[in-house]
Amino acid sequence: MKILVATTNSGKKREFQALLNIPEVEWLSLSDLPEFQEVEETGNTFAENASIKACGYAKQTGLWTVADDSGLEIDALDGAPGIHSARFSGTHKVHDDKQLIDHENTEKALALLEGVPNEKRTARFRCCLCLASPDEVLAQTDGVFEGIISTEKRGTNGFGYDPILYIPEKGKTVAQMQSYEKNSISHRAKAVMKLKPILEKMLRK
Ligand code: ITT
Repeated sequence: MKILVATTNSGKKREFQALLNIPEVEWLSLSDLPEFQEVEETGNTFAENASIKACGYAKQTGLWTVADDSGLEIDALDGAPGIHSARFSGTHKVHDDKQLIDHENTEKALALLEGVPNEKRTARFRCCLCLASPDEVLAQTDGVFEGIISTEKRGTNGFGYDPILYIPEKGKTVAQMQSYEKNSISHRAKAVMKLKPILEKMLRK
């Protein structure tokens, strides 16, 4: 069966490729489509936006579709940037293969937290996934990845805000992790690991 992973973000796409291995599924991405109309995120929560994207692309293509809405929640900023993570510093950041790290957004977050002590720099990545058919939402899952905001960018792996989320138990930022390491503990990995058995059960019915 063909299932679409509907993201324009190359960083997410790479992680899904590593995480979503189900023998009976051929995963397609938006770049495999001859054309598509980008679905606008008009929701107020990660879960709503994941569902809007999954349902919108499933209707457009006629394919079962998985969409991811995710972002960084910083407690000292009352949960910001949250659902606005991709456009925190202005225009919507597009993560293509040439520029995966969000320099402007990470710098804005670091500047807003200047002088804030470590114990008040708690933050997390949150990921909500939605699987939809052209007619309905089939499943929704989520995952979080807790850390603290570092005082400077460290590391060059990953994408988005990875250089500023420091994971105390690992002694490094997410951007200092190898992809297999991030993919074993991240918010996205947790959400995918919850979705996988649900999807496998549906496929075997
Ligand atoms: P799609 O909607 O096409 O999937 P997008 O990048 O616009 O791509 P979102 O609206 O979900 O996706 O925005 C998520 C933003 O949150 C993303 O642009 C990053 O800045 C950040 N983000 C999400 N997951 C992340 C991760 O694993 N590491 C670092 N930053 C992440």
